[in-house]
Amino acid sequence: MRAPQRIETTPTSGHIGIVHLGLGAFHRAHQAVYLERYRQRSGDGEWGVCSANLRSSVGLVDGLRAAGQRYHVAEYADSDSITLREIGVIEETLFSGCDSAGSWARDRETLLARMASADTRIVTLTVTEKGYFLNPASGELRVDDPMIIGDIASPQQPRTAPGLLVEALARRHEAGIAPFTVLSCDNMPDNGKRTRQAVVQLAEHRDPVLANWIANEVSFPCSMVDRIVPAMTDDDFERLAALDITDPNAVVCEAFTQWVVEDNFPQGRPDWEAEGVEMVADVAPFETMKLRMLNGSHSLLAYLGALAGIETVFEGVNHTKLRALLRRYMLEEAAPTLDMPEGIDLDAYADSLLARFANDSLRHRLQQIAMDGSQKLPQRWLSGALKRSATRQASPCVALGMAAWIRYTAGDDLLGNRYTVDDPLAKRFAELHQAHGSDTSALVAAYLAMDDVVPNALAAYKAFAQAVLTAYQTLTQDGLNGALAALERN
Ligand code: NAI
Ligand code: CS2
Repeated sequence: MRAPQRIETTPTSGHIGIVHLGLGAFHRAHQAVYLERYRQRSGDGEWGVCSANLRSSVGLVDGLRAAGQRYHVAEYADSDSITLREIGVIEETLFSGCDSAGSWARDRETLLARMASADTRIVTLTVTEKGYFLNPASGELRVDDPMIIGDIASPQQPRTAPGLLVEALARRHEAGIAPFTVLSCDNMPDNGKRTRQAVVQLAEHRDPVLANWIANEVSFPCSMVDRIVPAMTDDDFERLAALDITDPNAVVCEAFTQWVVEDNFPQGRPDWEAEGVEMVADVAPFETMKLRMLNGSHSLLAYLGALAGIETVFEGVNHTKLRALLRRYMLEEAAPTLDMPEGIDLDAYADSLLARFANDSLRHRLQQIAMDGSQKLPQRWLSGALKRSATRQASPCVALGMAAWIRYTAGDDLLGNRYTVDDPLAKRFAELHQAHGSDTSALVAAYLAMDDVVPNALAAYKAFAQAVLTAYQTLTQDGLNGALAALERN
């Protein structure tokens, strides 16, 4: 094995210009790496980060504090080519969630003060799709959610990301401080516009003048983010220990990284383009391409593979028929729905994705990708299938994916192994499976009727509904190989 390339961090300036909500694996391996590289190259100390968790992982917040806010990122091109970076650009970590005793918001006031400070010029987010509290199909704020009801009732003690943004912006408005720019880095379509929708709608419940100020004055650029950063496994920690890195806060990821950002930062921003960030006028084509091709393939692999007892993306993509399914889905069902600028070769993009999925150094668990399907499938599969249905084109791969998702949400795989369905709608799924039992036709109809997930016009397209039902029956009777063979004949 070749010796890894090791890159140490530089002394920090102690200045915080960015607040991040959602201190997870992805933030540590993507945005923080771009900022670390930028700081090292330019010496510009303006853009240190305060990173906060609002819901889970208080351990990570405290672990980073204990480690002097230093951690490592291991970038694997393959098992023989590793770059080990030490990251120091996250200068402060905070926890504003619910502790184990059930009380809220240890550091909430510190976080709000940071967000309200004139020094903070950008607030970034990776709070997962469900952290925006939007109806995934319509993009409207879910005002019936207990967390949002709580933030409407007590806006000065916010518990959600939209609530924190509204309260911090209200404090800035009150103090006459220009607003920060809000940059969502989650895998949502039009993620900037959706974040704006959540924040403005929530602010309307508090004060129409504030809502109007936010709508008119705050910039919410869209972005497309891409780097595969699986949740850490014991095996990952052991591999790092073998490289003399014993760091409980470390993350492992692929070498590939991409960030396409709408260039709309009225309060300024780091010179990101020097680090390879693509600053563009319109992110939408790139975002849709990535969501439908990369994430859509991931979700296909996740549900079909998990049902058959396959554990990781690497194993799934080495299953010849699953790999063929992904290629067919990308080229025949996803690519034709995309409207790309000239020069983008979608065949080459599909090949590059399959090569990335085959990275033998990543243990990307299918159960991780399968989480939160209700929040992910509208943008990954259903918006493309909807577009095709308008011209009466079939989407057999998506139909099979839907069948697999419906079956997956029963909570056990085709071999009878049980697992937890991790999704905000998990309770509803359990009720549907219980209510419809072995009446597959009623079960599939009930899933397609969930209009907060499936667009009405797609559900009403009889050929699609029939294809999902047939795929469900084949999958449950003949297993994964039977379903894939049936698809090949289709
Ligand atoms: P993670 O599990 O390591 O972290 C999830 C983060 O989201 C944590 O900070 C958690 O506290 C926060 N969170 C979850 N639910 C929340 C809620 N309801 N309200 C507020 N915060 C909430 O996951 P990871 O890998 O950091 O991914 C997070 C998001 O980043 C993904 O959902 C996706 O949108 C985006 N992303 C992830 C990539 C990856 O490969 N891991 C790649 C591209 C984008
Ligand atoms: C994955 C993504 O977890 C998932 O749903 O599809 O996090 C994927 O790894 C990233 O979007 C890659 O950029």
